[in-house]
Amino acid sequence: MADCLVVIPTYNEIENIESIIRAVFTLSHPFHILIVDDNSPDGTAEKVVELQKEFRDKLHLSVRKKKSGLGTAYVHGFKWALKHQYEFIFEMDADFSHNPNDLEKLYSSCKNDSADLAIGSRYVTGVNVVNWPLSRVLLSYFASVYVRMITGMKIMDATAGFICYKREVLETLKLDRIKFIGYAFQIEMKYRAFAKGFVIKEVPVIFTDRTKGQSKMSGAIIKEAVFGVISLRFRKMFNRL
Ligand SMILES: Nc1nc2c(ncn2[C@@H]2O[C@H](COP(=O)(O)OP(=O)(O)OP(=O)(O)O)[C@@H](O)[C@H]2O)c(=O)[nH]1
Ligand SMILES: [Mg+2]
Repeated sequence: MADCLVVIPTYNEIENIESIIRAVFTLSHPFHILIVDDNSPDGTAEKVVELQKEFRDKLHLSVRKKKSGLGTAYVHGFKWALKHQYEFIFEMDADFSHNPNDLEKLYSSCKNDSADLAIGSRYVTGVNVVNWPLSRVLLSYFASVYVRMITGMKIMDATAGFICYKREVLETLKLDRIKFIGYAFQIEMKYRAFAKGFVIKEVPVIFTDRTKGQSKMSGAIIKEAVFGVISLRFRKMFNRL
């Protein structure tokens, strides 16, 4: 029985889906994958169904009716992972911004180095971001500075979406209470884990901008993060996390 499940949310990732799946399955550790697709009009899910014939029992697919945001896609994937008894559950994007080869480093941090939650972090050893415009790097970097100031969490990359969770973390966090969908979702998960006293470690990774497919980043996602962090701080103060 495999112990690791990589949850990959997708919306219109037809240009990346096959190669990202193949990249994960070439790793030496036997990772399983769950794709959570929001009924992508470009046929992403159909491609996964086709690949399931080749990767029976280790490639899973859950299709939701409509585009409902990254946060809810992950919550959906986490519940599926818990139900199917995986011990280590990963978050990873489909667009190769996260290098699948780093999955093993994150796994090792949780398995051998006492982390409950391991973050693939862009900012522990300088700024390890390739091909992002400066404006995007600054936004992301200062988002983490802002999160550190407001929450007191000592995490260099608070919006990172490349994560390994031990099962126990996802069992403990009340997944139905997760509110946010974009960057704020990533912050919220880390903050809830921090509030529960879980050990969080950052593992340096290099993040590369997508070369194929379209970004789903938007102004609404940034706004949600700016106000969301303040609301999280208040909720923690009143013990509502
Ligand atoms: N299921 C689902 N997946 C989504 C949704 N929005 C984004 N995704 C996926 O989540 C991952 C991250 O989305 P991106 O568009 O790369 O967002 P980002 O990484 O913040 O932005 P870029 O750096 O510009 O790529 C990708 O695998 C997307 O396909 C959504 O509403 N539903
Ligand atoms: Mg991306």
